[in-house]
Amino acid sequence: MKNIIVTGGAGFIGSNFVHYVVNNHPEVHVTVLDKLTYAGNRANIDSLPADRVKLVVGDIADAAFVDELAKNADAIVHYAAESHNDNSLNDPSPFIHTNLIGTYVLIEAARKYNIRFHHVSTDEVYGDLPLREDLPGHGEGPGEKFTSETPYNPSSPYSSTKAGSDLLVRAWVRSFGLKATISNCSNNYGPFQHIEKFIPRQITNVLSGIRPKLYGEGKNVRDWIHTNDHSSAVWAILENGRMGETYLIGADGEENNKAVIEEILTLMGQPKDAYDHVTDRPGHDLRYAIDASKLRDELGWTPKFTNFRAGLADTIKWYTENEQWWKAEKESVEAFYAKQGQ
Ligand code: NAD
Ligand code: TDX
Repeated sequence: MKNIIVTGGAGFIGSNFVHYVVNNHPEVHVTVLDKLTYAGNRANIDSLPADRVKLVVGDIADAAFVDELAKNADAIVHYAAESHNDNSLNDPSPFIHTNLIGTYVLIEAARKYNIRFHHVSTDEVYGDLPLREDLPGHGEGPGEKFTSETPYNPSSPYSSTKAGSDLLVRAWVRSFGLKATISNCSNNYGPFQHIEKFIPRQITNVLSGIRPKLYGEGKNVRDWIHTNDHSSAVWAILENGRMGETYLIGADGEENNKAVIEEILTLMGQPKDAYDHVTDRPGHDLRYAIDASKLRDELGWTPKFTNFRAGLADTIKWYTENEQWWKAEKESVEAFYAKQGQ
């Protein structure tokens, strides 16, 4: 693979993947296809050499535009999406456009030019799990984490459109022989994550003199993975994944939201109870947890950034040192949340 298109490569996880490719695979040229929505930022990839990375601004749902780009590509790695649950509850329409129509347009182009396609998805397509304490095997028994066999059961407009996009890819593999793989990853954290999301929102709250905001009681569990480990997993699948397969990506990082907020406050030198409980998210998924043994056993992948506390400290350092990256948006993001009591 010499020429790859990375859709959504100016967003959080996509841009971290582009950095990963530039740093680890000198033979590869990346074309970033990104609409630069509120979540996309050319600054995320600005520091990368122009002979390795080219940004093309456009919409993945624009078939003529995608067709033109796809002609010269060896692979498409598809990250572009509307990605925030809270936004999808406020206005689902861009989620339908990008996540469903956009994915459809891309797989049609991949089919036409017989291009290798990798679809980046989320563990949220599986719905949620009971808390560990309510399970007979305390989260380690059979069926107590998500696997690629878990039935789809999405909860929000966001996760249902991601689920729909996964199903489109599966159908194109079966009906048209599309050379595709799918990955469903757990919650990512790290640099360049938009400040609407849980961890950067709380870090930038503390940096702005605002108290962190916890939805409900904060019992909800997320399975955190550093975005660099997500990148290495996607690369492993792109190179060695079996066509038509779904691989779950996770690094055994389960934490409840209350514990994460307390850890952020402690690392930032604040009392660990200096946060507010705010209105819960409607339909809020309780627990996500990934069984990544298929990826580990079949492709030999292992995560490197497994110390969550150290990863969180690095992330706090990044937001502290890159205030100019997020400062201008802070007020409008908080105004959006304030309107819904969050
Ligand atoms: P993000 O919101 O930070 O970035 C999305 C990017 O897609 C932005 O650069 C945006 O400009 C671009 N984009 C949106 N609509 C577009 C369109 N119509 N055409 C072209 N570009 C468009 O998202 P993220 O958190 O980096 O997530 C990236 C992918 O990873 C998504 O597919 C998401 O579902 C998946 N994922 C995210 C997580 C997570 O924890 N954030 C976990 C698992 C999977
Ligand atoms: O201010 C907050 N307070 C709070 O308690 C925010 C923004 C969130 N939360 C809670 C809600 C969730 O339980 O924190 C948890 C994480 O919230 P988000 O960052 O919004 O992530 P989540 O809804 O879990 O979805 C994320 O992981 C899966 C990504 O946004 C998705 O794109 C990905 O598919």
